[in-house]
Amino acid sequence: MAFDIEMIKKVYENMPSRIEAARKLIGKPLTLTEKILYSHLTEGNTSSIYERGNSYVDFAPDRVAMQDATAQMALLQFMQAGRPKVAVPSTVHCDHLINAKIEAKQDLAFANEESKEVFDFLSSVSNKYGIGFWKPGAGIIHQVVLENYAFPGGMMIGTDSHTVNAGGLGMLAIGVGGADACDVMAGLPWELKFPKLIGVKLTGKLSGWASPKDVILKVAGILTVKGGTGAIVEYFGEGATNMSCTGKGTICNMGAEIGATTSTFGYDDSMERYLRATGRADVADLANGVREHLTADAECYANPELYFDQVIELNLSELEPHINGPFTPDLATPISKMKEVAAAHGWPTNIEVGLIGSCTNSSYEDISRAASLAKQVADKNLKTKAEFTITPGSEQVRYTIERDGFIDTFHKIGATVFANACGPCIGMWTRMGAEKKEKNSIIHSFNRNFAARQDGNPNTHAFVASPEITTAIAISGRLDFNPLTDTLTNENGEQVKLDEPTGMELPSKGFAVEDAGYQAPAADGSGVQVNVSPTSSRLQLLDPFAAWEGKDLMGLRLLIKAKGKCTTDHISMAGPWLKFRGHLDNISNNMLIGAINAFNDKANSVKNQLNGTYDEVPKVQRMYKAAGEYSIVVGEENYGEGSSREHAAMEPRHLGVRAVLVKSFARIHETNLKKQGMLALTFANKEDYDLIQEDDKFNLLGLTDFKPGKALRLVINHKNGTTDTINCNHTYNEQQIEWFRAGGALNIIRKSI
Ligand code: MIC
Ligand code: SF4
Repeated sequence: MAFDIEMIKKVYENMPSRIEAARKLIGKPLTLTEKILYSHLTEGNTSSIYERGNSYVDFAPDRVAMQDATAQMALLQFMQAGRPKVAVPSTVHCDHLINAKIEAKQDLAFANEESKEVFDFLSSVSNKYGIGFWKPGAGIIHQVVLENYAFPGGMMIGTDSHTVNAGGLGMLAIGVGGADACDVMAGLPWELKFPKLIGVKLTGKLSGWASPKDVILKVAGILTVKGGTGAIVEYFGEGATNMSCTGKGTICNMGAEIGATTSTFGYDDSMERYLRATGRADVADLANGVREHLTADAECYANPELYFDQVIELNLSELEPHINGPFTPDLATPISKMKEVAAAHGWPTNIEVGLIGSCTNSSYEDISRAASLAKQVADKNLKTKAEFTITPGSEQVRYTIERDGFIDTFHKIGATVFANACGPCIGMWTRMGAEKKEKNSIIHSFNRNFAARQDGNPNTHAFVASPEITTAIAISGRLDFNPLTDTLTNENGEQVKLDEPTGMELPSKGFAVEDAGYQAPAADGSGVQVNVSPTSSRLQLLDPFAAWEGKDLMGLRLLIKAKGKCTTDHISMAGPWLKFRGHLDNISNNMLIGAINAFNDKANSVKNQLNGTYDEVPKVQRMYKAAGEYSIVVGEENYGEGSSREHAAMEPRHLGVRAVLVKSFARIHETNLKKQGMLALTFANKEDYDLIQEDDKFNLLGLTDFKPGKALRLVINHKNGTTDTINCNHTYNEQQIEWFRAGGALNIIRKSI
């Protein structure tokens, strides 16, 4: 039986009438996205029509998921909320803190030792507050959610940007910061600006080398890392129904890379097959009972231009495999063009490592197709040129692919199987020699490839592709190898061509697993003790942030004017820093160390205005703090792109940065800043970015009359005595202004108990 089946029943019971109420009021057919949104309003049946891209709306998500790296902060906040139990079904997944070094068993044993304190903390907090706990080794959050919890038409939030993966099962699943998760677990509404809608019509059918991953690699190339901001992407058409459910998951997963709020697909047979194969026939039966509500009204897909804000059409029969990167997931190159493009850019074409797996591409279908290529290595007397690694998405997938002989096939090409965890995807990878910082290329089937993300080496050119292309390229050892047309020289000196990959959507013998790694919470957790040692370097109880002092902010220092891409990986790096995700003061030592200072083009080197010397960003900020001074951070476009980690907002808050002023924000990061009581501002005129000089001091005015829609003013005092005054826009609503005044949203929940 599925988890939380009573909750799912209730959602489906409410759905028809809520959708009907919305349809009546709006007076036109509804997309799937609107149906799910309108059936999850806190108010129940809708009383108003919400304006896309404008109205802030209160939602009641059905469930919450958290991964270990973000759960620590989410749960430290939840502990302060004073609630005895979570208000909605919630889960914690231990997946980010497992380093990939030797192979699964040894690496897992090492992680269990190294992070014991954190895992014990998460396990006891889960036990106490009624949260399902997935132990280290159970799998990656999004794969485990897809296999166990996602359901068509549901709405969930998760403290990880790739929560969106559950769109593969027709959910609206949205990545948030821990403070948002804390609200929902405390029974409060969850606020989101009503999104815009992008419709992607898929015609035709995938075949040969093309896979679902290529759909999203192509869409990322069209929309870029910013193109989905503020929008939900709804896929439809025969191309969608022709595709596996897990393939849909891959597409939705990487929707995070175009900044989309989430992505989804209407309920179809592939989803039903997946639900039944993963032991959830009960959910499939319930979903079948409300089938027409789990997809858009037919008119929307017949004339999408009338119902979506933007429509993209892709013919899957013509889709070519793509390779995206390096350094950004939206730089899309069709495989037939890679030779030219790589040469033109001088990208190293020797591929050193191919990595498959991760939350993006770990399905049975993915692995079986990749294995069909690995098998050809022996059959055609080839030799695999690059190193090859696999990180299975869950123990259930790992167990099943081992049973079916795929792991064996991969071992035969020299592959290393890492633990069912994020591993190399999040920089938890001890890659031999990476410390030499040599220029090199790797290819993987993950979703992100920002500089230094996988192995800490900023000169590693990481390319993103499907598992089958990753495998073929790893076999050839060359980035510019096109398996569709090129041949390889085998050990006998003959020219051989790889056959097209083949695979199976679902295991013919069914999924199997011995120990999935789940721990149910205590029925009554009131007696469970949660201990945090005051001397721990890994965990630290939170102290409330101070409330706003009630006046304008005068004399702020410039901490850094960041140049170019500034993702959450630049603001709060992962990899070795993941260890400190439960300890705000310690992790603050990584604040903005990856951001490039616009004045000297260097990372982690900013001028200390107090003494004129250059020093590391966190050090300089700590000096300002010690001197009782505050500062601001300036940045460019899509600031805070990437992950949901709220540390990127809490660290500056903790160290005394008051405002972040940029050309534009990524959604989750902007909300995270607001939640923590920071000022997230944008230049009213983007060119004003150029006015900011290294020795500037600032006065931020208008805070005593801080209102929705009203710009704040920033007086920039230059060193030569001149000043500029500019307008700073913001998107705060009344409620969010309250968060600012209180010094953070949590201070308000705390007050209300
Ligand atoms: C990521 O893929 O960057 C992460 C690590 O999963 C993050 C969450 C985190 O920083 O802990 C995400 O995508 O939200
Ligand atoms: Fe883990 Fe990578 Fe997926 Fe993030 S994107 S959840 S780090 S596997």
